[in-house]
Amino acid sequence: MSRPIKRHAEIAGAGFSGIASAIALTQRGWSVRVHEASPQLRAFGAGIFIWDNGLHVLDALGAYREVLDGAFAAPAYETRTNGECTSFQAINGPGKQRLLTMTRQHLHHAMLSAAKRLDIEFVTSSEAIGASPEGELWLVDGTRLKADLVIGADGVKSKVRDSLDIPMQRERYHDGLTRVLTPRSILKGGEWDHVIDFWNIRPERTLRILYTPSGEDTLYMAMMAGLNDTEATAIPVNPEVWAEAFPRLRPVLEAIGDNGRYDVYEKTVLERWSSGRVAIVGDSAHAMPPTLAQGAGCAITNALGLAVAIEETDSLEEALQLWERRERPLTDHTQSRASELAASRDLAAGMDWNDIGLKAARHVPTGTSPEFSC
Ligand code: FAD
Ligand code: 3HM
Repeated sequence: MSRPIKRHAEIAGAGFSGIASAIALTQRGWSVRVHEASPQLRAFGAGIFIWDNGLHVLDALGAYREVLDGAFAAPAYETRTNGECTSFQAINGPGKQRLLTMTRQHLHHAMLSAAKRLDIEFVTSSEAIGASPEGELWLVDGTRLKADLVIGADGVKSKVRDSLDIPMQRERYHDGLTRVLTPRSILKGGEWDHVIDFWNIRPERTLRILYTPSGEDTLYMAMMAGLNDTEATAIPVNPEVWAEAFPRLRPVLEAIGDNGRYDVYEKTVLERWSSGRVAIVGDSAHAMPPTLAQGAGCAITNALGLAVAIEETDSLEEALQLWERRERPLTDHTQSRASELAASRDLAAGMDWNDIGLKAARHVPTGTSPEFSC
């Protein structure tokens, strides 16, 4: 559809969903500006899993090649509970499920590079405090920016979302994770190249370490402990507490030092994903427990899906409805399954490689091609 006037979007948040929205709209002829509250453009956190669906989106956004270069493709995904293997799945080989692991910085950097190739404007130390359905983004310094579309991609604590009158449910769970990065030089090769979900279940305490090589030299560990377990949720991590449950991981546990942060699992569900000219994208719309490792995958899928819906329709209102109708069922499914897993600890019995858990991973997202460009 050809349009005489270039349309403009103001985007709050330069996380994965804000950058993906910016690229997808720019690719479709829009001008965009991205506001990031932090003084620098960087990702918080440790490692991240990106399944096939997210990889397809990264390909469509022009970031896939750079993501591949520096990400890790583990040959297997295992679960070991109290020393017994409860599931073993070969991955990343011919005909196998694809799942890349990497540091968050790596993914963020690759997406930013793709955005910078398109000359997308980023403004740092620019905090959004709200938006109006008529299409204004409000900044903390009092500026009000008019746009054809405002995107709230400002994460789980979204101020853009909270300024709108959208009913929301929020849930927190009894578990959370400390996420850390350590060097891989200590444990490397053979089984130590697998993703291994280690569980230690005892009547008095359940601990879990999702051991994840995330690059040639970097190991990501997501260390799960109950919210009320003050010893195991303490930062800095006490290696003794964890090495008692997972003695083979002692060398990497002792290398953690001060790094790490504990976050409780949480979920937010909005009654609708938009209000007037404002779309809510990513964690601000649908934060989910990380148990299926699909939060960012769904976030960037929906960012791309939004731009495609806009390109396909005549009015923005129609586009936002089409977008939510098309993308939301899969996000809702993934979020509810992730929540069931977070509430149950069923993953200790092994990840189920079925369509219920992997529905999003196996979905070819709107605006992507089933084949990769490289
Ligand atoms: P965010 O990543 O939160 O980015 C929001 C951005 O907005 C930030 O840069 C922030 O600084 C900025 N911002 C915040 N407020 C403002 C404001 N007022 N104005 C301007 N800017 C603002 N997903 C996966 O796909 N795979 C995984 O393996 C995975 N593991 C996870 C593990 C854990 C423990 C957790 C908690 C989540 C995990 N996720 C995973 C989910 C994933 O991290 C999120 O879904 C993803 O980061 C959402 O991206 P986002 O851009 O919507 O939000
Ligand atoms: C990547 C990832 N996968 C699963 C979990 C979980 O079950 O808590 C956490 C993760 O970081």
